Amino acid sequence: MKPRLHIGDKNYSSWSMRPWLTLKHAGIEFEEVRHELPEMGNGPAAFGAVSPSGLVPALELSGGVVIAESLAICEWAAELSPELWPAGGPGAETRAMARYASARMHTGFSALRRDCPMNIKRRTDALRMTEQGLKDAAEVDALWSVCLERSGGPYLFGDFTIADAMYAPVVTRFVTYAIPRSQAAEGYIQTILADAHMAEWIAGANQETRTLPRTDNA
Ligand SMILES: N[C@@H](CCC(=O)N[C@@H](CS)C(=O)NCC(=O)O)C(=O)O
Repeated sequence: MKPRLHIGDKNYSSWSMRPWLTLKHAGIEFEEVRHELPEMGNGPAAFGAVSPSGLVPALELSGGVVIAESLAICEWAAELSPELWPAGGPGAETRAMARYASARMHTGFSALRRDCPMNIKRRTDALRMTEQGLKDAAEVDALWSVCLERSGGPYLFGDFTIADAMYAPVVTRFVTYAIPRSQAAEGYIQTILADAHMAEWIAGANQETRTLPRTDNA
């Protein structure tokens, strides 16, 4: 059986975008099953029928194995396509940095995520952001800038890696909420938006007609 990736609405489900982009970049074939995120955000109760965590994304593999964490799905893809992490130098600093950037995104920046839920189709402004949300955005910008300076770009570590997949939804938040950013961050935003797989996801989001008032009107 082909791996089956359960995802949420492309306009709203930031965690789903990350492994979807990763599998596409790795050229791993998979079946995509799209689910509607609940109106109110039921948290872990939402997708219990397909996901042991009750959340999407969830990847069904053979033997009844279901991986229901975005970063773990990306790591599974990297087992098959090791180039999803950057090549290591003598001290393995670059791979460590890519893992740090990815883990920081997976566990952190909660104020930015709370202030600015992913909503690819929406355009509004950064006035709504809390001080902590703006601090998170500034830390993301600084992290991107360091990585781009070290690698020379155009992706964070030169070629596309899991770290880029982890930050791709944040790129859309910078655009949706007109978050202030450095020149280096702006260049990176344009790189991600021009990525062919990202463009395919965005086209999918643009075709969705459903609305989710908890983020559309917030
Ligand atoms: N830590 C999980 C987070 C997954 C998550 O929060 N998924 C959201 C959709 S983006 C969800 O399923 N929410 C259920 C809801 O909105 O009720 C991961 O990295 O995959």
